[in-house]
Amino acid sequence: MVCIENIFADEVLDSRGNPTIRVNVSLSNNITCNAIVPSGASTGKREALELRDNDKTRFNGKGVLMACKNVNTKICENLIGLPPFNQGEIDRIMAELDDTNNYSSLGANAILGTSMAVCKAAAYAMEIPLYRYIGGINANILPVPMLNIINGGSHADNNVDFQEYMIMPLGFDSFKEALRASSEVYFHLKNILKSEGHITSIGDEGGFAPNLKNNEEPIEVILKAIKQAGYKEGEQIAIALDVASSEFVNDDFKYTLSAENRILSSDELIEYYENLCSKYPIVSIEDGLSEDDWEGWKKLTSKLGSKIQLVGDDLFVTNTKILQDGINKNIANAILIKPNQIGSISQTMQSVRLAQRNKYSCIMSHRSGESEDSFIADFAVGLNTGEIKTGSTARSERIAKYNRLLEIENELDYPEYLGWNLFKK
Ligand code: 2PG
Ligand code: MG
Repeated sequence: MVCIENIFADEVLDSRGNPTIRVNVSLSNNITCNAIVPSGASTGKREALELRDNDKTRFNGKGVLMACKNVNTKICENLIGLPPFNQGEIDRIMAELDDTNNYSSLGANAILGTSMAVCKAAAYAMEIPLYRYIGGINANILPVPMLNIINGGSHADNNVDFQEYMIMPLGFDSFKEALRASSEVYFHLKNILKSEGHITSIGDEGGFAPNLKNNEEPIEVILKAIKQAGYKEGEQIAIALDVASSEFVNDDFKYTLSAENRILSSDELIEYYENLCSKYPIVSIEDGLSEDDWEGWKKLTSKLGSKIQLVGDDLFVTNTKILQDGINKNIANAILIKPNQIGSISQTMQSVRLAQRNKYSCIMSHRSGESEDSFIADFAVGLNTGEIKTGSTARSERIAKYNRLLEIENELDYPEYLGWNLFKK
C-alpha cells in the first residue's frame, strides 16, 4: 500500500513578496507533490490563525519558520506511514494535534499546506487529475469567473472604497469564450482609463487602481469597456462587487465612504446598494455589510436577496458553525469559499456541502496574496461550485488558475459552463 514517507515544509514568497509556506509530501512510490498556502489582506476576524514568527529581524515579523517547523516535526511524525487517500483521517489527526478552535497552536498555514499537498499526492498516485480525484465522475462543471478588474480598498493605494469591481461573463457557452471576452474587456478598460488621464498601474489582484471621483465611477468605466469591446452589458457580461465593508466600518456600524466624503448607517448603505442595482447590471455583492452587522445583513437580505447574489466572505469565513447560524437567520444567499479561512481541505468541503444543501451558492476563492499553485481551479471543478473568484486577467498567480481551468475544459468530454443557469434555482 502506498503511504506517506516524508513531509517537508519551507519558506517561500507569495505574490506580494511576503513569506508563505510550501509543503512537500513524498510517498513511498517516489511521488512528491507540493502546495503553497495563500494569504489575505482584508481578513475576517474569525478566520483560522495564520502563524507568523513575529521576529522583527526577518521579513518585518512575517516569517513562517515556526509554521514550517511544526510541519517538519509534529505533523510529519504523526502522518508518516499513513496512506494519503483518506483525506478525512489526515485532516482529523492534524486537528487533534493542534487542539485549539482556530489552529493557533500549529498554524492554519501549516495544516492547510499539508492538507493540500496530501490531496495532490493522492490524486497523482492514483494517476487521475486532481479535480477528478476530488469530484469523481461527477466533476464536469467549469466555474463562471468573477474577474476583479478595478481594485480598491485595502488591495490598492487609490481612493476607491470598495475593494473589488468584477465582471462576470455570464452570456457564454464555454469557459474559454468567457475568458477571452473578459481579457478583451480588460484591455479596453486600460485604453479608456489611459485616454481619460488615469494611471493604469494595477493592484494586488491584477485589476487597475485609478483614483476616481466616487465609488460608482468604476462601474461606469467598466460598462463603457464592455460596450467598446463589443459585448452587451448586463446580457453577456454583468457586474459583481466585493465591497469588503468590514474594512471601513466603526463599532457603531457607521460606514465611511472616504471617496465620497460620507458616513452612512447600515440602512443608508442598503439604500445605496438598491440604487446601484437599479441603475447598473449588478448580479452579486460580497460583504455589503460588516462581519458583525447581522441586523443590517437581515435587512439587506430581505431587500435584495431575491434579486441578486449576496455573498458572505468575512461574514462566514468558510466556517460551518457561522454559516449554519446565517442559514438559520436568513442571512445572505451565497458563501465565499477560502480554504485558508478554515484550515483544511476536509473542513472546506464540509462548508461547501452545507451551503449546497441549503441552496446557498458557493464561490471558490483565491486570496489577495497568492502563488503559482492552481489548487483552487481543480477544487472548484471537483466540488461543482459553479463560480470562482481569482483576480483579473493579469498577473501570473491569477492566470495560473485560469490557465488550469482552460486545460481542464479541454480535457473533459462533457464540459459544462453554466453561465446564467447559475442563477436559475
Ligand atoms: C476577498 C479576498 C480575495 P483577501 O476579500 O474576497 O479577493 O481578499 O484575500 O485580502 O481577504
Ligand atoms: Mg471578500
